[in-house]
Amino acid sequence: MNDNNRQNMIINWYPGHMAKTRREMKEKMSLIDIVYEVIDARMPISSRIIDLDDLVHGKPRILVVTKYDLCDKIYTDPILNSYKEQGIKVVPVELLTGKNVSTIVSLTKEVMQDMNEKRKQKGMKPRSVRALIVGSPNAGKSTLINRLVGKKVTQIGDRPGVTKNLGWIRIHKDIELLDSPGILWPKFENQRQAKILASFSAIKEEILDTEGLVRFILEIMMEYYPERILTRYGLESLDLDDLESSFVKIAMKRGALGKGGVPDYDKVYTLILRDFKDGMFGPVTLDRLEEKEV
Ligand SMILES: Nc1nc2c(ncn2[C@@H]2O[C@H](COP(=O)(O)OP(=O)(O)OP(=O)(O)O)[C@@H](O)[C@H]2O)c(=O)[nH]1
Ligand SMILES: [Mg+2]
Repeated sequence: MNDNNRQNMIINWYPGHMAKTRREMKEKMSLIDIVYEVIDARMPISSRIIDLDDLVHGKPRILVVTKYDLCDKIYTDPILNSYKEQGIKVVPVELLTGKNVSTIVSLTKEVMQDMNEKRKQKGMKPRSVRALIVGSPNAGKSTLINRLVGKKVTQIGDRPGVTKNLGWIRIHKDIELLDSPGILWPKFENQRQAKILASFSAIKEEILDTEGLVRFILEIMMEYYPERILTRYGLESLDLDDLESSFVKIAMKRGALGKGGVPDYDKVYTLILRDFKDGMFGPVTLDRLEEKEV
């Protein structure tokens, strides 16, 4: 237990493969006709790649919002509406059922028709459209591809870094798509954003301080959804400056005990993290529209 951890946890994660992915994306960018920017509906601000404009500037873009089934629409929708007001094409999808995935294909075909119209004017033959998928780790890029193709063509998993390389996949008779590993950027200026990404498994668990992450999750959940935390753990209140006493109560209630029946903090942290990742607190969104400028 370290009471200073809440202030101390600093996250930085920019492994070499992300820099390599960015380099390869830049090299291939001239081949690309449309970009699918994939974000997680539970963090529609925090999961956007901050410098994506520099990477893909000028290309037509669709903002694909995955895990819409898991988000709190009351807070996610206003953020998505603000993107639409900026002229961005936004497509929320539920990838476990495939809901709304066909909209991506229709929007892509529109771009393809424009492209082939221009090619025709230049006396060139029509061709397939080439899309690049890009997004933070674990956003659901590979799941989206499998949905678009209608079968498992690429590996998925609920952890960051599942996709290792860039690779072309034909997702439709007229659409070729370049799958890519999740990327972030060299330094998190905004640690709150980093912690939100970490809460939803976009950052490699091994580099995280579990206690610090649990403290952050409790802190932000008490800010946005206090009643859900209190109800789940049968607490009347939760003092963020004295989390230890709440950890003890949770340990007793849930049997997270070590030898001699003493509270086992590691078990409590694991339990809270698992509850959060399993969606036991209901639909959550950890970004708010007014924080956009932060
Ligand atoms: N409930 C729900 N789960 C989803 C949705 N989309 C993706 N997932 C889950 O999210 C996890 C991550 O999906 P992946 O497709 O592997 O993510 P990725 O973006 O390819 O990840 P990396 O390759 O690691 O960057 C998997 O456990 C998926 O089942 C969705 O719309 N709803
Ligand atoms: Mg992947």
